Amino acid sequence: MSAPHPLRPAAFDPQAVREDFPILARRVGDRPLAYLDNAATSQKPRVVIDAVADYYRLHNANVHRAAHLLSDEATAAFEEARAQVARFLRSPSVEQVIWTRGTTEAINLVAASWGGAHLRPGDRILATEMEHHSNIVPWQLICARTGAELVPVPVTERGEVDLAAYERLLDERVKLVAVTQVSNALGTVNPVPEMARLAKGVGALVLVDGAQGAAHFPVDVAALGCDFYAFSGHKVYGPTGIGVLWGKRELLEAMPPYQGGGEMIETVSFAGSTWNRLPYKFEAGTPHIAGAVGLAAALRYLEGLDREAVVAHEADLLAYTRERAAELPALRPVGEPRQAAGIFSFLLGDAHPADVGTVLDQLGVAVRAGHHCAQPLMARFGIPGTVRASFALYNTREEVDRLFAALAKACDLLL
Ligand code: C6P
Repeated sequence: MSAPHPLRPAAFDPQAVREDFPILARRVGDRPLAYLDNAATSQKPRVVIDAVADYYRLHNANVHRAAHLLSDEATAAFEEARAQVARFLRSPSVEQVIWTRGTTEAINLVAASWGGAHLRPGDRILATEMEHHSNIVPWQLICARTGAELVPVPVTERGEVDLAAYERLLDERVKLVAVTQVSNALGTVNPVPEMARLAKGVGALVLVDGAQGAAHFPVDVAALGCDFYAFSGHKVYGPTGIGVLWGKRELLEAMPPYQGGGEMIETVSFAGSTWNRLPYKFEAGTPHIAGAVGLAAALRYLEGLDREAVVAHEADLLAYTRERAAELPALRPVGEPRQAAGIFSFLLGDAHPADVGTVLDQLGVAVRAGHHCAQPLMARFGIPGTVRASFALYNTREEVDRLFAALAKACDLLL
């Protein structure tokens, strides 16, 4: 085994936080679970599980509607959760936080509402080649409706955005740049503030897909320079089915509703309807109240940790993984981004990624294998998919060692 990496932080004890996550005590067959599939979804601390259970056990009612105590309590918890998200994003106001089902719905909302109202034939949307399908397909749908064009921004062999090519593509036809803060397939941390500054130079808006970024870094929407920011609760230790769209107030004010129904209206008659104020204009129907409450608990949990130490710990895990990978000749990393967070993607000889994933699973090591909903990126590298190990704050170097012990076994079996 290699010597301890110099980045190894002292201030954060992942072993202690593991106690907060009951599922990590599970076994897979006769082996302990090494959960390295956090980019797909992270595990939930007890405070989140309890917050959701307590909500249903003690406070469940519909929000903003009824004149009774439980509804008041549910409404207060729901709106306090929104305020918690606003603090998490450093949003200047709470009304700019819109509940969605997740990142996917948040991006679809912007594409359908803003895109439907503003895009014209000849307009362009830029999206990097490393985007998740959620930040590609909604733009394709709205381009098909409006006659606008979706143009890919190339990615280099390292798995980084080709900034020179990006600058060449930026002209007055570009109305919006869609970029992921962190690539879910390669872990690349994109230079979002710089990309946003360049986009502003041609008057384009910037939508940041924070699905992976929010899980690894403290977020500051103003520092990122974005107009829209989307993230999912389930990747930041919160529940599934809840997520957020943050947007600049003047943009959200000017955008038409995304869906119609209860809550999003001010008045309704058959002659026509008027819309509720922000954020409710975009929140048709009964929301995922328990999800919002659970997400707020997750964000409070994160706030209670030394975030800088967590970032350093995750950087240490990645550095250690790369160090161990260099010792395994059959392993080929896919992309070698200079700025990366929490994700290591690779191939093992000519073994199919799915076969590697199956062998690892049999040894209790959970990873994802496949295209990671990033088929254009896989096509860019000329591969069908990768094996992806992705880390969260509760992972340990010992789990990385288990990954490499399992990979050695996979080499024996598959190569
Ligand atoms: N990536 C992964 O294994 P939803 O499904 O709406 O919560 O998130 C979609 C999404 C959007 N952007 C990025 C960068 C993402 O990573 C994801 C989800 C998971 O990589 C599931 S495909």
